[in-house]
Amino acid sequence: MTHQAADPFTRHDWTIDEIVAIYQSPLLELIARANAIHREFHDVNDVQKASLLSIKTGGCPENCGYCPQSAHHKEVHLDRIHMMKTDEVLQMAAKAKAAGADRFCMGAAWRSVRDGREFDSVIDMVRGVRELGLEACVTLGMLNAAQAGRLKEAGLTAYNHNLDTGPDYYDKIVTTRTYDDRLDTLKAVRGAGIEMCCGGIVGMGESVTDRAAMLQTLASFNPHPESVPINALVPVEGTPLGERERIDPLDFVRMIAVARIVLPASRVRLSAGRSVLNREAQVLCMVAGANSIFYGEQLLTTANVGETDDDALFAALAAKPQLKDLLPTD
Ligand code: SAM
Ligand code: DTB
Ligand code: SF4
Repeated sequence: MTHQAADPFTRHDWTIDEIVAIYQSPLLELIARANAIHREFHDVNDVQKASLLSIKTGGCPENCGYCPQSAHHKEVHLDRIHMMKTDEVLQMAAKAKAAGADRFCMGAAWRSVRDGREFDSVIDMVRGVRELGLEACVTLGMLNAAQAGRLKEAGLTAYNHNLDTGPDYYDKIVTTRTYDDRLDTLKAVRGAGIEMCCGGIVGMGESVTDRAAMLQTLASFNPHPESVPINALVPVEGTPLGERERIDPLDFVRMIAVARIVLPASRVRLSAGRSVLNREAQVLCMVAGANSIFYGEQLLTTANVGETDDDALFAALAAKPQLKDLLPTD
């Protein structure tokens, strides 16, 4: 059903100006165009639930301005958690599967992967998650080719490593690494034959041009990243971006729609920031092309939408009117 990346509709040569023009087109036209592409490339009823777990929390040497896990942001209230035990992680994965998740994503607050006991246990976790019949994704910071090879061998489905924003805005957000460092890790991931999960964040003070530049970079990958998380900044007290206002939900919808248009076959994930969207705004994001959410009370360190609310959302998406609903209620 899903088209392959070699499809002639799938372009790798978008210009930033073209993407900005799409972003700024009238909202209803933008959503209609994105929805047409979404229907062409995907089953619109297929919205994947992915579950997230932080397997090592806090104390990260990088200085990403949005991230509560950076050791540079001393005012953040966060309980640091050392590496979780493999058994515990696999129990959480089994629970996520029982609750209806198809994919299990594990994050470690590392600048880069170091060979040794902790990486060995990540390998075991990946193997265990795959044995449960779930897709497995990890995000561990920078990675070399040999480490990517070991993850692939363990059965890893995808590696998450976000570009976060456009290249020109990047050093306003992080200075402990460069855009090129990100691209090198992504190359190692691709080189090992692991799917790429790569997206970014909106609402960090970036311009529309920066958003477009990020999407242009994502679309320049050949093939396109299979998975593209679009996060809205969750401002966390004590981080440099902790006082930022939340993005207008309709700008979030625009970003998702443009991502869908320039990355037609990718799974676009409505990621962080969903908890402040009402049900209708979330459905609008799905109409505009989002076809995955993170399911579970917690993202990595911040609150997500509660499972009861998400169950109600999925019930509303799935429900066909029942005979009893067609009869008057008194
Ligand atoms: N250390 C790894 C790395 O940098 O790739 C992985 C963990 S990191 C928490 C994964 C992604 O979460 C980041 O790249 C960023 O896009 C997203 N993220 C982190 N904090 C966020 C926040 N406060 N709001 C929205 N997204 C956030
Ligand atoms: C991604 O792009 N978003 C997820 C996942 N990849 C790892 C993480 C969101 C983190 C939000 C902030 C937190 O909970 O710490
Ligand atoms: Fe560390 Fe990743 Fe957070 Fe940056 S985003 S501070 S690299 S955990």
